[in-house]
Amino acid sequence: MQPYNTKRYINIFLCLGSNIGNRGANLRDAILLIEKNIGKIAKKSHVYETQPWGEPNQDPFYNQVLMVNTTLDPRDLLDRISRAERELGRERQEKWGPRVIDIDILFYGKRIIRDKGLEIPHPELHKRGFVLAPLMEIAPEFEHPLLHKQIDDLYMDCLDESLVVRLDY
Ligand code: PH2
Ligand code: MG
Ligand code: MG
Repeated sequence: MQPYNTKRYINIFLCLGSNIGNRGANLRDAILLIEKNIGKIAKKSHVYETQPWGEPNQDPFYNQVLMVNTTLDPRDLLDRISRAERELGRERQEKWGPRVIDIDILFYGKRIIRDKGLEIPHPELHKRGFVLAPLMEIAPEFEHPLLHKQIDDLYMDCLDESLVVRLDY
């Protein structure tokens, strides 16, 4: 006999980004789709306005980090994220280029995944102030499973000097 619920819940961290259109509305719409299709939002950072990283010739982003409780395995998670991005009008996939919405997986619990098209932890998160500042707000003591450092230490060590400003929502 099965217990009534055998599903395993995992805490994942997602970074939302937008620099086209109504950035605040795009993040809010993404959150609604995540709640509907991915899992319960356990923690949510403030929204930050951030200077573009990697490719400077584009408009500033809004970024926000979420901790989400999910039962999806990593592949299903990525499929649902891609579907949500398309539903919100994401078109181009230009590296580091402008986008209506970007939903990146930062961590999937402590799992380490290095597949084609799916790398968790996100390989560049420790180099990015626009990720570490909001992540720092909701999970300063979370330990990076590959670098073996807490988020607050990664934040202190990060050399990224691009502007990251916390907004009032
Ligand atoms: N996303 C990128 C490239 N550069 N810069 C900021 N500030 N925020 C982002 O979300 C971002 C970026 C590629 O996904
Ligand atoms: Mg990205
Ligand atoms: Mg992405």
